[in-house]
Amino acid sequence: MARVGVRRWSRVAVIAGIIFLGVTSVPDAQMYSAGLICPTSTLVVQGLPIGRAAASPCPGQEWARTYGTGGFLGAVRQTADAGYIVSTQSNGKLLKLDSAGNIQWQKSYSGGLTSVLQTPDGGYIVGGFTESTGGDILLMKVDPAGAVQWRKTYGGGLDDLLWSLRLTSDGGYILAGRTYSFGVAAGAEHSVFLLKVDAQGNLLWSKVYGGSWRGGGESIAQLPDGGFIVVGEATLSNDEDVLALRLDPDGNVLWWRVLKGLDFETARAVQPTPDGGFIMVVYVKASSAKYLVVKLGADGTVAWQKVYGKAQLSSYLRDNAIRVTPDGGYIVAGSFTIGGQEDVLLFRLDASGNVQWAKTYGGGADERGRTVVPTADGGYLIGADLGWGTGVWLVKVDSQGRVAPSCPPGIGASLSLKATSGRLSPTTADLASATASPVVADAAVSPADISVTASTQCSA
Ligand SMILES: [Ca+2]
Ligand SMILES: [Ca+2]
Repeated sequence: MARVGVRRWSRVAVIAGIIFLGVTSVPDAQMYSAGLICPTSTLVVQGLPIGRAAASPCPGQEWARTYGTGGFLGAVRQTADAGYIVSTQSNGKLLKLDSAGNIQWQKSYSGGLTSVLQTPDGGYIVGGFTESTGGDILLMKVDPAGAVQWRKTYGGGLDDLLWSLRLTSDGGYILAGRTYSFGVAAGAEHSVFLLKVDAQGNLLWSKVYGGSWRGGGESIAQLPDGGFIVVGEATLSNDEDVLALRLDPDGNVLWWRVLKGLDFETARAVQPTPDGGFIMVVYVKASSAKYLVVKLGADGTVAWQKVYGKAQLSSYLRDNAIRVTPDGGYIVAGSFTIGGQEDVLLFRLDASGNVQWAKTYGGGADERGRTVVPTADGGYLIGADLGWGTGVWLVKVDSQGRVAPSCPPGIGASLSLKATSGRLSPTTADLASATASPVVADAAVSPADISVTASTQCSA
């Protein structure tokens, strides 16, 4: 095991330029001996396997299951034991799953839980918002069994919403979202809201970014210099446009961009790329909605932008809907409307944005992909909604998007997805930042045991 450890950490040095945070090494040998994953060594950075080539297909790990949560998916992440942690956005539930998708524990808390991450102690940090009128951002730390260690709320008199949460290099957390309570100029209905907190949730700083226009943060990532990239929306006139903000470790603006298109565009997910730039996925609400993937350079200039598909694509993209893969390409999740109903869509891009493969997953209901998790075995877990908030649908696929052989034909069907040029262009706007002073309150909650049932469509 010692030699394996040395090899992993030498990989850390080799790829230091793209390592940012949350480095953990998954104990592959233990998991493999337990029959959980394929025999590869994996370095995981914030849940993203980095440091080895894409694995050949690893048979026996694919499955599709529904979970009767009665609420929309908030987030899903892989855990150090090769299982998963799932949160629901609309009714405050956490589900801990094993690698095959079996429920190990489940609890109901309260609030909309939009984000969840495993912490180095094996527990979880959970972010979201209280669902009352004028609600606040909430952050909750639970132990490995889901018991609440602390829970705090942050906000002002109007709605404050959290859409993205990350571990930071100092052991604390960065929270990004939207605030109606605080602003930088009169007339702004809502603005980008960031909170930096320590490991116990104590507020270190809070800032709001915007102008006389409406803004909001949808996704954040910390960068090797300790600073941040934030993307979301900037509504300068009537239609939404894409906002990207590059910040230093204290939240000061280094550069910012508004990218204007012809329709309603909003960035939903961002990740740093190995070349020091950024990749983001943008939802475009046009006569037929589309996906737009935009590659930014380190200074925020557009390196390339591509629209994928002609058929109706859905708007349910969330944080982590695009992820960088170990070979420098990208995996993108979402959904696709055809024949009057929606199916989940997953597509794989090379580093230049060319489609390597695209697949759809679904049945007669509306299945809507929100997020994708690169898994330690080289495959992916797709996080989706099943119907209108009736439940969560998770589909574990291999490195090529393939599913278990027993799956119905509609789960894992190949799709021809054509790329065309995007049409966003930089525009100027006023932007300022200001210190916000949210009220921070301890907000205890007693979790309730629940009995969500899982049902299996197909498995190996
Ligand atoms: Ca509030
Ligand atoms: Ca469907």
